[in-house]
Amino acid sequence: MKLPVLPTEKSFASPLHHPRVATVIGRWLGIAVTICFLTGLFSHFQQVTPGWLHIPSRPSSLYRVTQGLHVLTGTVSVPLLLAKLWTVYPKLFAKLPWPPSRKALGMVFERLSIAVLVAAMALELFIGFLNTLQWYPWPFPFKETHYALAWIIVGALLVHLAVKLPLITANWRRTPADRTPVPTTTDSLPPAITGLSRRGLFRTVAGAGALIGITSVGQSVPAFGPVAVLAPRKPNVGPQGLPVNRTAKDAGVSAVDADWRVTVMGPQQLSYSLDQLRELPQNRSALPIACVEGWSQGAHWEGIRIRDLLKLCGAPEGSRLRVVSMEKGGFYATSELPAQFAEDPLTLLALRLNGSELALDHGFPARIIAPNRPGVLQTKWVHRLEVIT
Ligand SMILES: Nc1nc2c(c(=O)[nH]1)N[C@H]1C(S)=C(S)[C@@H](COP(=O)(O)O)O[C@H]1N2
Ligand SMILES: [Mo]
Repeated sequence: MKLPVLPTEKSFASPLHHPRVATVIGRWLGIAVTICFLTGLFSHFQQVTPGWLHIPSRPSSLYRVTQGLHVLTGTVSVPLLLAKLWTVYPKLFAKLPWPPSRKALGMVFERLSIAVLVAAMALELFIGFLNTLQWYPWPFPFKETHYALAWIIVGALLVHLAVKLPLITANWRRTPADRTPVPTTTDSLPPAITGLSRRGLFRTVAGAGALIGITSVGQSVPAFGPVAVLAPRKPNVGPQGLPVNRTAKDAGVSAVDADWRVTVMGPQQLSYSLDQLRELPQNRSALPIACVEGWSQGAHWEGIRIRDLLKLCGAPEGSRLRVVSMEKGGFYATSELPAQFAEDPLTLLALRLNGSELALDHGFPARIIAPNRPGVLQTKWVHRLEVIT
């Protein structure tokens, strides 16, 4: 019986498995991953703010832009990563030098670092994508895992770039070979599977990335709404023209009765019924809800400025505010407004949305809306505000 012959690196005849191709697609992937990482860091620090960091409350739509970019670059990274892996996979079959030498040891370490990089990136993109669908079929916490994987990717990527630097610099510039269609047959090799030139491949990959980007970005860029067939959310579909991430029913919150009151706990303790809240000076803010999952939508809000409430209860300047929802338990039942957000005149305890009273699913009777913040911190069904000095 004839033993099957294992392929070697040379068995993969397409000249598109070339370091120049890996360099060009790697560059695009590098740009996407860098934007995705930095915007992801910003989102993480919004939710878990280190002591040294001061996040400004303006521009008011900053988080809408950064998180839209985060999900967009993550999504576009999927076809780029697949193309990059296709370009380099014959390397998996490269023979290690035998007998083992220092060089072989180096190659083993390099392959291990690439295995870590590829596994971490594949997992990161996979759980990130499932998160945009609000599907969490795993036992680990999403936010912490997504964040830890990001640092593993950055570390493994730096090792990868350092190892490949000579190859990257040698293939950085365009060459005439990029334009030449690849021959479909050669004398010494089996027929190649493609007649595509490198340039043709670049255009195909860029086209795939652009198509996926354009058909998903409509969840945060209204102009692309009509073609957003890949977007899990349509930003204008929902009660009062705004999507709902977690309904009142899911959060275990039911409509309130006439006894409902909101309490402000500061140097003085205040308590308001809904009618009393309506009699306080009302202000308007045009602010988006920008969900970490990538969808966002602008809206018109009306309610009481948080800074007015802080003054009324005698809170000193620079006070922070803990916001407590009627929702029992759950990650989003409380949030904290740092001083710069609490003081911003756009930050409201909102009672109205897009011209009518808040729908129960949008946080009736009262919710927080603040500029430049992730949706998860825009607490709904507010019940108590606690001043922290
Ligand atoms: N109490 C409470 N507030 C909450 C949530 C929640 O689950 N519970 N979800 C948050 C999330 S993730 C988002 S994106 C926004 C969405 O607000 P909307 O449903 O009014 O659009 O509400 C936030 N406020
Ligand atoms: Mo969200």
